Amino acid sequence: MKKFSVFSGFLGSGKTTLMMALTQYHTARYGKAAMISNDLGEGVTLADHKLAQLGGCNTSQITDECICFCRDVLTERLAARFAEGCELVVSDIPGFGVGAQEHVYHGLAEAYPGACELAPFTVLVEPRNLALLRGGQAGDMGFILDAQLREADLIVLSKCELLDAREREEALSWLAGRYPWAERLPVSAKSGEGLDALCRALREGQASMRRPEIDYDADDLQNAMGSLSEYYLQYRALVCCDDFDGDAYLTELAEAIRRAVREAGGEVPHCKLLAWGSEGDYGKADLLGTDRPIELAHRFTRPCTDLGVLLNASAVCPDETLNRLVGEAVAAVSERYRLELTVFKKDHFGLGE
Ligand SMILES: Nc1nc2c(ncn2[C@@H]2O[C@H](COP(=O)(O)OP(=O)(O)OP(=O)(O)O)[C@@H](O)[C@H]2O)c(=O)[nH]1
Ligand SMILES: [Mg+2]
Repeated sequence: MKKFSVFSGFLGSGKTTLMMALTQYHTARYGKAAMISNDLGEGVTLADHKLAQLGGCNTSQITDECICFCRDVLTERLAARFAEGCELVVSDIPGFGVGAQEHVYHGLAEAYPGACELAPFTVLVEPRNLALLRGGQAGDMGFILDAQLREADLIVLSKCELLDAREREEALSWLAGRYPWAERLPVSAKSGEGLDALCRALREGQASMRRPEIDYDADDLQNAMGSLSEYYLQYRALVCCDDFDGDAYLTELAEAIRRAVREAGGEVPHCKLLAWGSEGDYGKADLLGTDRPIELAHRFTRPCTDLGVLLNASAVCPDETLNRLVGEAVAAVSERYRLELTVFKKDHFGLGE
C-alpha cells in the first residue's frame, strides 16, 4: 500500500497536530507512515517541521512553494518515503490554500500515474470557524473556509473534544446538509478520539477526483489572500540566568505580538512560536486570533540556558508593518528576559504583492 492524502484546512485548524498524531498512531497500529509540512517561506526551517521532529515523527518539509506548484519535488519525496516502507504519507498545504484537489490530485494522476494511491482529500474545520461560517460571520475568511470544504472528500471536524454531544451532532448535520458528498469524521488530536476511524478512512477510501468549481478570481478570495502577510524568523537565544522560564517567554512574546497587531488594526489567524533547548526539551505557544487566549500547546519540562526559536506568523496586516511589529516585540520581550539573540534566517512577504 502506498497511500497519499493532502490535509487542507484553515490556518490553525489543527493540520500539523493531527498529522503528527495520525502518523504516530498509524505507525504503531497499521504500518509506517510519514508527514510532510508545506509552507511558503524561502530557505527557512518551518516551525511545523521542527515541531514534528521534536515530537518524534517521521517528517520532512517542502518550503518556498505550495505543493500545488512543485509536483516533481512532491513526487520525489513520496517515492523516497514509499521506498523506505511507508504505507501512508500525508502532507498539508498552506492554511489559506485552496485548489489542491485540482493541482495536486489531478496533477499527480495525470503527470505521475502510479506514483501513489490517492486517499480521500481531507479538509479540517475547527469548531470555532465552523460556527462563524454557519452564522455568516466569517467575513472574507468565509470564502476560503467554504471553498476548502467544497473540495473535501473527507471533512474532519477537528478539536472535537471541545464540543459536547449536542453541539457535535449539530455541527455534523450542518456539514452533511451543506457538503453532502463528503464523509464526515469528528477527530481530536488532543484526546486521540477518531484517530482510528481516520486511519481506516484513509487506508480503505479512495479519492473522489471531483472537480469542484472554485472561482479563483472572486473578489472575496482576492480580498482575503491580498490582505495576508507571512513572516518567518529563526534565531538563537542565549539565556543569562538559570531560572529562565521558556513557556513564560513564549507566552509573553505571543501576547506582545497580539497587542501590537491589534493596535495596528490587524488580525493574526495564526502565529506559532516554537523554542527548544538542549536534549530535545521544547515549548510551543500559538496565537490563534487577537480575540482568543494564547494556547500553550507544549511546555518545557525544565529551565534551559540556550534556545533555538522559530516564529512563523500569518497575519492580516501589511507586510512591512508586520515585519516592524514582530521585530519590535521580539526585541522588547527578549530584552526583558535578558536574552542575547542571534538571528539566523528571516523571510517575510505579503501574499497580495
Ligand atoms: N483543543 C484542541 N486543540 C488542538 C487540537 N489539535 C490542535 N490543537 C491546537 O490548535 C492550534 C493550531 O494547531 P496546528 O496543528 O498548528 O494548526 P495548523 O492547521 O497546522 O495551522 P497552520 O500551520 O497555521 O495552517 C495549536 O495550539 C494546537 O495545539 C485538538 O484536537 N484539540
Ligand atoms: Mg501547520
